[in-house]
Amino acid sequence: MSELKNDRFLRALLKEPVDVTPVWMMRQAGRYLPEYRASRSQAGDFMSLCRNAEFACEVTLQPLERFELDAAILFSDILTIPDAMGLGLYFETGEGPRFKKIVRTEKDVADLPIPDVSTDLDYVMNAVTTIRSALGGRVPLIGFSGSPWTLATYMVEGGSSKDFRHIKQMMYASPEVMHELLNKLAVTVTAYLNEQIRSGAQAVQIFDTWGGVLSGPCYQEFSLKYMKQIVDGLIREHDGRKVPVILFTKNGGQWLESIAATGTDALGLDWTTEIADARQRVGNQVAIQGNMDPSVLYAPAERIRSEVASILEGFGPNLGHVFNLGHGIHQYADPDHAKVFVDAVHELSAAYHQK
Ligand code: 1CP
Repeated sequence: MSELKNDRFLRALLKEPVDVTPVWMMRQAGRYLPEYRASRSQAGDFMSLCRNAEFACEVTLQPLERFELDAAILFSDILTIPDAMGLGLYFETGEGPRFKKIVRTEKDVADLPIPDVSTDLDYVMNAVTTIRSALGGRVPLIGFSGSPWTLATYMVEGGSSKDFRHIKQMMYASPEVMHELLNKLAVTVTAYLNEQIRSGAQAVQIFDTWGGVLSGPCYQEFSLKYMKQIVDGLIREHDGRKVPVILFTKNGGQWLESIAATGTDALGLDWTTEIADARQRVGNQVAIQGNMDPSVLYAPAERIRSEVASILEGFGPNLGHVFNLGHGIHQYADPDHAKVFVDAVHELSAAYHQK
């Protein structure tokens, strides 16, 4: 087991004392960084970056070279799972993800194979191992997956969607088919995250980007239930250390109590819920990760710093805060502003922690 030089991210997730509030940014490796765009064009395209462990490692480390981040996140994508289920993922330039095959009928769902994560997704595990060794204990490595519901939206719609027409039709008209698909995904995601943990991921996050398009009862039945199934099946301790899990439902602010009740270690908060309210509602049951609006990074340094200050004040002198943006950093964000953000978190949070 390699010793971690900076473990404040893991400590905060477990509500242990820290010197300053840890910070990382969702989508911290990506298109807003010129060095990322250079690596991508060298690799050819996005999936070639993901499939090549050296490239995946290079772009994972890029934001850590620029900013004092307290965690690294595996460079990959949530859509590796549908790809491994045989749907044929590809990216149309400027258009987002697409699939050669889509899943619409009972037969489509029944025919869907459960991938063997250690062979079909071996390139992800190789990336995890390579990144862990390159990090050399500098900061912990986060593994991740999409939630079953969020993955299903891409598989049923055939890509990104605005109205979720086909998946909502499946959900309301053929709920048993919907459940069969979600169950297959939950089984796969559990195995996938556990394999990432065995390969070296030190915390895991489940991205439920589209849970917030559901009604309350449908969120419970079609999204949260399957995330809980995953939480129940995860390896929670590896290599002598706890492996915390974070559930992030974008636009899930109205369901924080039920998310906290799944047994997750932390919940990810977008910017539409005030962190002081969130903290009051869940108490110290779970840690909270978030929640600055990524668009604040378009503003000048002083505005970024005042927003960081107000979120720190909202959370107060409590244990269990990991600072983050409320969603992924925008493609058009200025990297220098991201640096202002990260530095402000460390500088301004010291006052909230005991020496
Ligand atoms: O053009 C490019 O270079 C591709 C852009 C890109 C990147 C940088 C995609 C395509 N995926 C990624 C990496 C990625 N995706 C990471 C690792 C990088 C990091 O965080 O530093 C992670 C964690 C994701 C997760 C992801 N992919 C989510 C969940 C998080 C979120 O932002 O809500 C989702 C919904 C996806 C699907 C996806 N992949 C790529 C795009 C452009 C999208 C979004 C499509 C849509 O809006 O529906």
